[in-house]
Amino acid sequence: MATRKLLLLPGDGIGPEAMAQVTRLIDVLNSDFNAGFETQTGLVGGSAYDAHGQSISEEDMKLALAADAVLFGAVGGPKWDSVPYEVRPEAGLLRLRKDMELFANLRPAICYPALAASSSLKPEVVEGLDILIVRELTGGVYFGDPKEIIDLGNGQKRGIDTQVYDTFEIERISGVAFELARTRQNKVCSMEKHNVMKSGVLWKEVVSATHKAKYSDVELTHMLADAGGMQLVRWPKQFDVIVTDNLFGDMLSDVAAMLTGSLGMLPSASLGAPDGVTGKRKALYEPVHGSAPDIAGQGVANPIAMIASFAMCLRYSFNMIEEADRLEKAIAEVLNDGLRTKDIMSEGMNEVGTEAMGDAIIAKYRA
Ligand code: GGG
Repeated sequence: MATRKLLLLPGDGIGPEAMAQVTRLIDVLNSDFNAGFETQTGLVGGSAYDAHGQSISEEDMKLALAADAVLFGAVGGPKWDSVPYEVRPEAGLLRLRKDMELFANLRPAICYPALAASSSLKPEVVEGLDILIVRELTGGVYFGDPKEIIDLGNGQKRGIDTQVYDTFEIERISGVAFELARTRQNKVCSMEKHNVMKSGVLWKEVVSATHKAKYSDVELTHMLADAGGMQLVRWPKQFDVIVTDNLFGDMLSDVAAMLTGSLGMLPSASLGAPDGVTGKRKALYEPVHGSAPDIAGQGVANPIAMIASFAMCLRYSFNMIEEADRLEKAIAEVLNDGLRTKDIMSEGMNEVGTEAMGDAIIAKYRA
């Protein structure tokens, strides 16, 4: 059995509590299925800053680049609000994304049947919901130059962020979206704001050209990102795959998370391009949620997004499709049994903490 190298970066706040459930699952996969996972653990975000003044060390960056996959928890918190911008907790995550060239962020928003009835939306709006947001992750306003605050000298300052997209970046992310759509309902909706942004004009043009050149069998629609947010809440089942830029993708997937019941339900995979020789991709898997400092350390965080991110890791990095399906089924079954963490609790259900939810999912997985 080949060794599968994983780097675990639990991070801050609820990150370590959620990651602990995945660590237990990795042990189960190794003992019950001889999966051959070998793990190393590093520091990222505020915890890395506290240890050595950087949001990720050079050593841990090297481990990330050498690993078959990185499992990431969450970063950030008010404790680090006043640290210099360059070493703020989020900078560690952005560096990982940039240096590993993880340009494609897949964020599936699936409403598990057991949660549809307790949704804040009408059950018919979310029942059977299964959409995939494909967010461009290494470009746009997150990374564009200039990015600065300048002193105008008259008691005024100017904050500048720059949205930049080149043709190749839009081509490659839309290619990922079209390819994935072919394995689903064969529909892509591209979202930008071409009515006010030049990068939006180019985005729409390049997505259309990529579609025409290689993917004309896939149904393509375009929507302004603000209208897209509204449509996601009004009738989300009209969407299959949504492809959008870095910032809109971040915002739209938080909206989509609420369709699934909670931000604690949304996993994600961040993938690079396949290596020309081995076909392997660099990859990082993380829950969409942040570090939730308000509930950190209380044992009440929902570990499902982290566990479902590990299922995506099994699927995309190790082609362990059966195991990934089995883990996702275990999550659905535990929810069917009425187990709920605080964030998804509803009347008549059984409220459990992080570890008990992890126990239940592991038990179902092994059954
Ligand atoms: N697990 C997600 C997380 O910790 N997010 C914090 C963060 O840095 N967010 C910025 C972003 O994802 O764009």
